[in-house]
Amino acid sequence: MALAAVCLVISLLAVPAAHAVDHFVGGSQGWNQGVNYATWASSEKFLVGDNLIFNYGSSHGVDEVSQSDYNSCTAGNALNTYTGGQNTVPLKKSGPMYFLCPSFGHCGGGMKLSITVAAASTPTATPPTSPESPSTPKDSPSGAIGGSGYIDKLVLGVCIVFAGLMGFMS
Ligand SMILES: [Cu+2]
Repeated sequence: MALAAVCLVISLLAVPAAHAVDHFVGGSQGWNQGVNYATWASSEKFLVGDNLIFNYGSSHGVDEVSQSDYNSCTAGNALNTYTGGQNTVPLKKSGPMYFLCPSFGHCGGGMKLSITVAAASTPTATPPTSPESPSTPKDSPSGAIGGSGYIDKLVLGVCIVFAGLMGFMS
C-alpha cells in the first residue's frame, strides 16, 4: 500500500496548485498612502481567477480606471467604484488593470495600482508567494506540472485507478 500512499500525497500536492490566489493589495499595509504599489505588484503573479483584496480606512476608496485616467490621476470616469473599507475584486480576464484612490490628492501622492493579469493556463516559472513570506523557497517536485489542470486530473485519475487496484489485490 506504500505506493498508493505516495500516489495520494502526489495528488494532494498537485491539486491545490490550480486554486485561485487572493492578493492582499499592499500586503500588511493594505490600501493606504505612503505605499509603493509598483513594488508590491512586481512581487505578485496575477492570474485570471485570482482576486485582489483591498483593505483601507474610511478616508479612502477604490476606483478601477482606464490607463489614461490612471496616468493623469483622473477619478471622474471610473469603470468600477468600490467603497466600504474592504473589497474583493475578481480578476476575470487577462490584460492590464488600473486602480486609484479617488480621495483628493491621494492618487497624486502614489495611491495608485496597475497590474497585468495573465491567462490562468500560462505555465508559471515561479509559484506565487504571499507578502508575509517573500523569501520562502518552494521547491515542490510537483511545481513543474502544477500549472496544468489537465495534468492534475490525469494524476488524480491514475491514482484513483491505482488505489482501487491496490485495494482489490490486498
Ligand atoms: Cu486614499
